[in-house]
Amino acid sequence: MDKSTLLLSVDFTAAEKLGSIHDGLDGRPVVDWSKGERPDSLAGVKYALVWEFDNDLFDQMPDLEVIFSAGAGVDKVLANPALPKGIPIVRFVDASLTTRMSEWICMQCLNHLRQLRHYQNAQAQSVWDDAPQPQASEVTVGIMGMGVLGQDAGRKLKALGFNVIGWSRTQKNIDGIECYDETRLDEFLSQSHYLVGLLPLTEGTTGIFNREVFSKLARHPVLPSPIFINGGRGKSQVETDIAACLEDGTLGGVSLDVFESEPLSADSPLWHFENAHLYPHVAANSDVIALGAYVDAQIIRYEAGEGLENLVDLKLGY
Ligand code: NDP
Ligand code: OXD
Repeated sequence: MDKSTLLLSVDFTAAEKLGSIHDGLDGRPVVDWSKGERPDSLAGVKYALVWEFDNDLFDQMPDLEVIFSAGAGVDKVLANPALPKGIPIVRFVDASLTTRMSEWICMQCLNHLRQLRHYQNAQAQSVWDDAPQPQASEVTVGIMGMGVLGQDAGRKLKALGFNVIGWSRTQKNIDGIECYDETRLDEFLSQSHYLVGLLPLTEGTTGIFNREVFSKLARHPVLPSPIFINGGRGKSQVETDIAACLEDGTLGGVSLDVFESEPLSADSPLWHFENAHLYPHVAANSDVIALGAYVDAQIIRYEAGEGLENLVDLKLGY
């Protein structure tokens, strides 16, 4: 049986370094809107894979049944005023992305634990200079957002020896990780030496990483200032507070992959803090071949009447 057509509205220019979406789509026909393909009609096209899209795109898709997001986060798709109402949205959940994010989170926790910047600076100055390094087991990493990414990062941090706790809207029960629901934020913060953000961007999480939260974090006897690591979304953090907290020692260091406005402006003071590790939103890029295979598999499931996985809750916004 011929496969149904997928409309693509994603600029893969940066992501296609390692392969093409077509390698994952297994022969599924595509209308590549981002590359300027404009058939006479989009009638009959039931599926769209999008990240950014034009105002009038969906007006031309009378038979649209499912929208796939090219990323795990759907804030950008949901915020687009041209998004049609009531169409199910499937977000991208895949081991390729989850693994990358966990690698980045583990790397950042280890960078701070093992004082990477201190030793880089010492090397740059040809100085033999010891710095205190507690064991991972003495450090509690508190993860805000215990979904797909938070849970995987939590398990991997545990395997590295960190003590891990988690906070999320609803209560979770995870072996070896003490979990707190949204009503117990202060209790959670007061135990966290390192705070990891893996939250989606919604009304409830906008600006959540602010001075008030940072000032409630636990202080380790050897590494006294807490660390903030954000791989979720930049608009969840208040960057003026982060800079001020790095300045006055409320925070001892940060690792940020996401920013209130991207790309981060060259004027941002964040660039200049010695213990700020900044990345251009690359912690867990979507692997285009895996994305194609995922969308193809979801469409096959859907057409077989098996239902879609990883549907976005349109009321909660993630
Ligand atoms: P999930 O939807 O699986 O998990 C989201 C978690 O956040 C859930 O535990 C949820 O709670 C919790 N949460 C949501 N809102 C609140 C709230 N108001 N208060 C407390 N907890 C809340 O998402 P993923 O783990 O797959 O992804 C998380 C985010 O990571 C994405 O939304 C995206 O923004 C970001 N991301 C960043 C990437 C990067 O490269 N930097 C790459 C991929 C994703 P509950 O479990 O109770 O619903
Ligand atoms: C995503 C991202 O949401 O890359 O997948 O930010």
